[in-house]
Amino acid sequence: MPVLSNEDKSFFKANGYLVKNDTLTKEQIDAAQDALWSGIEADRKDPETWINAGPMAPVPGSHPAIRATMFDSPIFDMAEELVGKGLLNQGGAGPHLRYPSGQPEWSPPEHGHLDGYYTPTNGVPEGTVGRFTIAVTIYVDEVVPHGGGFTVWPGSHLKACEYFKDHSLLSISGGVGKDIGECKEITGPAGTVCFWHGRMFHTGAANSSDRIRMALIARLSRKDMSDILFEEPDDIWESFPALQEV
Ligand SMILES: O=C(O)CCC(=O)C(=O)O
Repeated sequence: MPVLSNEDKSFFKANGYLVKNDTLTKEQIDAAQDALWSGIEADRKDPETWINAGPMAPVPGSHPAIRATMFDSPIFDMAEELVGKGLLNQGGAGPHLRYPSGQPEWSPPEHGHLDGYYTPTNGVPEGTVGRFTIAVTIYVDEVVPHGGGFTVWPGSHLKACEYFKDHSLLSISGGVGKDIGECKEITGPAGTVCFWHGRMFHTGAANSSDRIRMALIARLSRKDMSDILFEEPDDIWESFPALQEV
């Protein structure tokens, strides 16, 4: 049964992202938090020890409680509602934690990036660009304002798609976007999910709160991605048939 409305789909098309709440049960949230805490190098009962703790990914995305957030919830089906039924590979979400900085001052991030670009530290081979169709950021704990929220630049997916029609994929150093407008920090209770277009400029904001930002991120590709990798169609929604009529 479809979960998303035409209004949701229109919002995604225009803005490049869509936030939905209440996508996980309390049991799924508790199990995911327990899994993350099994690998966090800090004392769960002592928030003082959470400041600048680690690691970013305390357990792999293959952990059953982490995998369940995508596949025992409506989330994967919702991603397919935005792209097209049966079109996406079943990629799971991986933990992406942001620990409290211990600094009360906060300012918004200066720039976002596209994923898949080489930087000296991210492991992407120089001279290559990775691509995916749609991504999902799932919160398994509440994320308050200035609490390390996943941050998007609304509408930047349209600018990026237009740009690549007559520029090389490699022409954006490190995938970093300049002059792409105002950013929006995504906040919300556990079970909040943000779907975002594969060409959405994004980043993680600083965490000035006293909570660990517990997010899982999945990047999902169309099954035929290797065939359309270098295609820049006039209609940028050609690879999202579910949005053609919206
Ligand atoms: O941690 C976040 O909210 C964003 C992470 C990010 O920018 C990325 O994985 O490319």
